[in-house]
Amino acid sequence: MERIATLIEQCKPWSQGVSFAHRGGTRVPIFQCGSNEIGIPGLPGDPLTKLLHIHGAVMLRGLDLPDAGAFQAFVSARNELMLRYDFASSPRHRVRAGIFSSTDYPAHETIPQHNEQSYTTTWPGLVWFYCEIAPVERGATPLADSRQVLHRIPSAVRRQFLERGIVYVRNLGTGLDLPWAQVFGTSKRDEVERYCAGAEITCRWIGADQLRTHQRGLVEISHPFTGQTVWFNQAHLFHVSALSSDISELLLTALGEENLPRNVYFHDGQAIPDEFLVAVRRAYDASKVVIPWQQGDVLLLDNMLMSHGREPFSGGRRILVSMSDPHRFDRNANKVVPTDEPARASEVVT
Ligand SMILES: O=C(O)CCC(=O)C(=O)O
Repeated sequence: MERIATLIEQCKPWSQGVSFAHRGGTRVPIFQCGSNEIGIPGLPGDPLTKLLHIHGAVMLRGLDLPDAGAFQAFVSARNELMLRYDFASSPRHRVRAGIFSSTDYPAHETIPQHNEQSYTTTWPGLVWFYCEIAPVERGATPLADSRQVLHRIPSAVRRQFLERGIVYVRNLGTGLDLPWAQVFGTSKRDEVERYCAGAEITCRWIGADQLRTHQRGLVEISHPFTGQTVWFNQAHLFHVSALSSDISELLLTALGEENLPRNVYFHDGQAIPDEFLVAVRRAYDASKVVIPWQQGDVLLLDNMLMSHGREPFSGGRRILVSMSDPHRFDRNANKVVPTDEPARASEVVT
């Protein structure tokens, strides 16, 4: 592996210095940029891509990016095709082509660590966050290296997940989670069914407007470029234990377990014990580093190597996100591969 000092030296034309934020084995370089003309990651050989493969994330600070339009121009300088947010699990709104708000959850809520769309069959390889308005208090996007998370999960827990596999269950259209039309970006049932068939999702319409989906999940993957194994699933977000006990009791009584907005089981339908998810959440917490946002920051993540979340905040925070470089798990080849599948349609940023 090329020495980090050499890679940083190669970034000198646009960078005026670098520092590192680190905790629990997660180590993120923060570049102070003197120009917007940085060598944005392109081919595996460029220094920033190499740093991304080593650290999983790179913070670019001091760029001259006053607003969403400038951010869009910045990301599209490298890549005109940015992903849409299909088969969403959380509310985001489209700001302009290829640019979305980060998850629109209320300010007092914490968003647990996750790799973007690791609950489904295709996901972005790169996630670009941009700070248009920095929060007044807290509101960072914490980062936890998925390699560190994996090593912190007790081996008995990992083994059970790997040997038994997992299945995600969602009930859309109950009024408690996103409406199915928003999740699939269409109000036509046959288009939803076609999407599901292409994405290994079993779906069933229930009652007037409820859609139940079952989808086999991944547990761990090998990074397609570095070959490193990472923890890559959202069991700890989907499991009923992610809800507060008041809410889960209420929902279980009112709806019954099979109608919960989301849940996850072992692949044979057996329950995953709560303590397994407690161990996973502990692994994320112990690996997590927090970098307070500054206006204009761009945080670039290798979505397989680095998980992200959100702290609660106060003040008028506005963080935007763009996603690119789709990947999928090829079950026949048993590995992660880049993809340009039509189901993960992109939009052109001009
Ligand atoms: O707002 C943020 O910092 C990140 C929110 C988040 O986790 C997401 O949009 O996936």
